[in-house]
Amino acid sequence: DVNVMKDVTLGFGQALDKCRQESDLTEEKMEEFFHFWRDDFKFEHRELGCAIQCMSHHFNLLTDSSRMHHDNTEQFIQSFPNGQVLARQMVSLIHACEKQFDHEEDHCWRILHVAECFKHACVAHGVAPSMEMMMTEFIMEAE
Ligand code: BOM
Repeated sequence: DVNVMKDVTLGFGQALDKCRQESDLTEEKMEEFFHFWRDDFKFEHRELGCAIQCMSHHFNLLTDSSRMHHDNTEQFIQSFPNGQVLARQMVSLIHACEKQFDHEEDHCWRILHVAECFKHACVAHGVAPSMEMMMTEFIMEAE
């Protein structure tokens, strides 16, 4: 559900700082990772795709060809409270998106398109967290 997605996003977002430099993702292009869920968030910067690649790699979620590693991704999601309720569904949503953009040879662009597709799929399936929820949790964690 949406609470699980909130926790997974914040967990995944922990790797943003480590990945900013190597991906050139400035704060102007993305301030915090949870902005991903804003209604008006634009998937236009290749750097974001590079950052998501780096973040995924950090958690060991990618194969050698920079595709999702299914087992590791399922385990990663299951490591969050109630993660087991979403893990399989997330993996299959991401995989369906990967198949749509498999022709894109540039990893950063492909991952950016997969991420946007994944966000829309989460919204369509009612598992996308709201921005209020993300902001509240983010502020609580910072305190
Ligand atoms: O083909 C490469 C696969 C890359 C996966 C891209 C999915 C992207 C998501 C960005 C948002 C993440 C929020 C939570 C993490 C779920 C694992």
